Amino acid sequence: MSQRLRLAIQSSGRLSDSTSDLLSACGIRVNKPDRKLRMVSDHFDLEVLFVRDDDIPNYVADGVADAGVVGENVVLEKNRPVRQLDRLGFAGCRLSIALPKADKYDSIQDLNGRHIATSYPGLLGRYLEKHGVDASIHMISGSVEIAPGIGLADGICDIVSSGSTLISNGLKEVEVILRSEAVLIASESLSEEKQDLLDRLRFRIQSVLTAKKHRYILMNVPNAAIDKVIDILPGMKAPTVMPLATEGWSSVHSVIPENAFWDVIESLKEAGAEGMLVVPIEKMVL
Ligand code: PRT
Ligand code: ZN
Repeated sequence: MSQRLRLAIQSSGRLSDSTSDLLSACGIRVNKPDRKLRMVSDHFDLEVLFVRDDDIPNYVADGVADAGVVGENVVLEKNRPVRQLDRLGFAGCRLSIALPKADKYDSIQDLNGRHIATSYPGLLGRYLEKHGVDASIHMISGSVEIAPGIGLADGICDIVSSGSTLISNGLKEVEVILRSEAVLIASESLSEEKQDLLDRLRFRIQSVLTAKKHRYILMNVPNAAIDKVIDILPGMKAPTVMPLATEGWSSVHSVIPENAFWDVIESLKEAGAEGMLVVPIEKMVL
């Protein structure tokens, strides 16, 4: 019987929908069966384990799962021997230290002698040590942001995304320890067969992520302006140029990085391009 790759993903929480969406874009449908912790994929030799995110690095390090999708913050906090492979472009957040708004803060040395509440004692401890700060760490597992308000700590170290939780608790972000997002991790030793499956999965993931970062652009260009337009386009290779039914005009097609989008559009317009269409790309294989 052929082996299946065992992938651990979050059962329910901030990572679960985006993880299922990514897998589904890779041709792997993931529907968590009611009350079951495991499902076998029909379209890929894959078995999915639905677990709590905190357990994912442990499962992968202990060989219960071959790979997993989890926040980089959790991987680094658990500090288990796993391979961190790809950043997946969702669940972006930071792990930050925050203090009451009114507190004076000029440099990290202002944390000396403070009590900081966190669910990330490992990452916080290493960060403070690296900066030669002597502060005490108070480990709590939930509602960290209320700790200063109830007199449990002077400050906190927690995940921040929009920042509104900090603001509503009268706190300000003073240090960013880590910028995190969901990552793919894998066991350090996999059989050749499982490594092949993992490589195939990563290839699909890369095609989906690369596609998300690009747009397909089509436009009409007067023939006299084609050279100028081609110079502007930061495409993968030479763009496609096809004659239009209207004499003296061509249709130009290319792929552009999403982050260059507005600058490129403005320059193309100035160069004489008209009727621009910009469409998302579903998969991109380079
Ligand atoms: O039940 P399980 O243990 O599986 O899940 P969990 O409750 O431990 O984790 P979950 O689902 O809340 O988060 C999973 C992962 O999502 C985290 O490990 C991060 O990598 C990532 N992530 C992204 C976040 C946030 N954004 C986030 N905003 N994790 C938590 N938060 C919390 C944060 O703890 C704080 O309470 O949201 C609040 C801050 O949000 P803002 O927007 O107000 O700043
Ligand atoms: Zn968790």
